[in-house]
Amino acid sequence: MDLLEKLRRKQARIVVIGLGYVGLPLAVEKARAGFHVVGIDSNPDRVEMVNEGCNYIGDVVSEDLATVVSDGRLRATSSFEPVAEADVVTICVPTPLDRHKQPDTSYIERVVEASLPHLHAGQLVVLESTTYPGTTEEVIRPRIESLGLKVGEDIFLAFSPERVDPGNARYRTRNTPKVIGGVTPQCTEIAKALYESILEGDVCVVSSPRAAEMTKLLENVFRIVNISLVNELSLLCERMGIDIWEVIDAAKTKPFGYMPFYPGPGLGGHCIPLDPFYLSWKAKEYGFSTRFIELAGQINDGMPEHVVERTMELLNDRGIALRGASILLVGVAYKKDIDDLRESPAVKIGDLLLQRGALLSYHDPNIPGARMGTHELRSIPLHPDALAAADLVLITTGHSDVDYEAVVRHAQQVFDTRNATQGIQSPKIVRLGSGTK
Ligand code: SAJ
Repeated sequence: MDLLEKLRRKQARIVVIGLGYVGLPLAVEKARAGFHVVGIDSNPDRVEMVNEGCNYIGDVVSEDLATVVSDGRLRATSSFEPVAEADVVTICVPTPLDRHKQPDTSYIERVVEASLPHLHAGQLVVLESTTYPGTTEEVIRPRIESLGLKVGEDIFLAFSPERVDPGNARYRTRNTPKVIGGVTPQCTEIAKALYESILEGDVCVVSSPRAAEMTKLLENVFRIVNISLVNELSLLCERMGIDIWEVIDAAKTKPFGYMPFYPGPGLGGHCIPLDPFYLSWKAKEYGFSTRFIELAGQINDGMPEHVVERTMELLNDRGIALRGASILLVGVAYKKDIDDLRESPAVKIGDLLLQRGALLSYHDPNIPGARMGTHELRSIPLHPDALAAADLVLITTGHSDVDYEAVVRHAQQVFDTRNATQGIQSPKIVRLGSGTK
């Protein structure tokens, strides 16, 4: 039976390399669709947890994972040998930046190299990791063809960007439309058959892997630029004595031609602050400067410093020096209602405050422990006495399950960088992007 038929009959054997916030949901969806799935991950703890049916990714329904594992449709390993029996190999590994803000495709290269001894004719390889246009054809294709396999004839290769929005209860892997770009029309057709057999959402075909890689970067550049825009306007509003949150809520009433973004203490996560720099890096190869991306990065990177400076001003207005002041951070995850600290602006703010001699504590219901600078901190309960003891309460992430009425009631002063106290009237509250001048 050929690959297309195996996919249509859901009899294909699938390998998912990388069992993180993209790979594990995808592996579970493929197993739920009826495929036999093997997940490959270098982290032995993840391998063990999957094989025990224990979930560690918030966006995965734990029961779904447990079921497909107990039914024998999903198992995990650190070995690449299962690639030999696979009909489909999906790569979902990290694409970080190195310390020079240069793309680091070493994860992709490493897993492709480890797969090579097991790859053979008749297979489909799909890259899902967000990366610069050209990665699939410049990094993966040559390695596969070094085996003597012709892409588009012996073996098939495509790019299909992940669109996971961690914590989004409405759009999950299963019902989010998927973009696919194959190296050849045959590659595209086979990749399309794969995703149509596992996802409820639409499958959108583009003409090449580069178009699909660029599609994903457009989506994330769109976000970083618009978030930086509203961050910049929040700084202006502070000077002009205008409330940016009121202005955004008013702008939102426009039913067309506008989409709300909100100011914050900076930009966190492992995608939006990083992915756009994959494009700006590649653009230099074409003598092109992606000025919006660079400017957006500068503005967003400056937000933690701004929050610390405003904190110092607020304390100063009360005759309190930052050095020795007790500051309680409320919410440290990189965005609301998740448990992920990666690139979190709250961690950067905490580090800056500690460097300036503040006595720092934090509360985050989702994050029991956090390293800030050289300090290992533990989340403290949000008791009234802890709130009252803080010279200033700084809301850096607006988790839903925090009682902000109680925070305001017991705090001496609240600096709210997320408008989490929206609707609460109190002279104690100062909001980012809301000036008093
Ligand atoms: N943020 C703001 N203001 C906003 C929106 C976000 O300050 O108006 C901040 C968040 O607090 C967070 C950062 O930006 O620190 C990134 O937020 P995000 O909402 O973009 O969330 P991510 O990075 O977890 O997931 C995003 C996906 N988010 C959405 O589509 C809403 C999506 O862009 C990508 O599918 C995903 O990154 C990815 O993996 O690329």
